[in-house]
Amino acid sequence: MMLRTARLAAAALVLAATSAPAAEYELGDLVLDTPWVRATPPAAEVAGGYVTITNTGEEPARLVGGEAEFADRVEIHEMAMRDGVMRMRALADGLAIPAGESVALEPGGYHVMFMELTAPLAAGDTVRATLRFEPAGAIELPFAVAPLGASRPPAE
Ligand SMILES: [Cu+2]
Repeated sequence: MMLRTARLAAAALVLAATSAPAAEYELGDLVLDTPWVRATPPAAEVAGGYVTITNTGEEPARLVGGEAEFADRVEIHEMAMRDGVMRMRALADGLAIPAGESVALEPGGYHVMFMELTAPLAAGDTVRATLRFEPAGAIELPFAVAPLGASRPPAE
């Protein structure tokens, strides 16, 4: 346990030294790093949200859902190749965040799917959404809006 703590601390130091100050949020043993979403064209009904989740605890955690001010429904999705085609599917049981590990939600992989958008998302804005975890509970996060089709979060 002490070893793992030291490793995480070392990793944090390396990150701090090599990149722009990250937006990090804590919920119990979970650390949520740099939440962001992609901007949407006017008639879009869905938007993808991304964040890296680290479980610094001893117990497994699970991202199970959320709520957003700009969407009627929030699901947790996975992109995966099936029969040679990239498809996404809802993870009905949520996304496991194993103890001591980081899981990245990023374009082409796991993502938060904001559905039935009530307003388009404009690049440069920040929108707020809540992510719900078991057993840690819920946390509201600011999601920076990156340009349409962006593959990485907006620069700070
Ligand atoms: Cu999706």
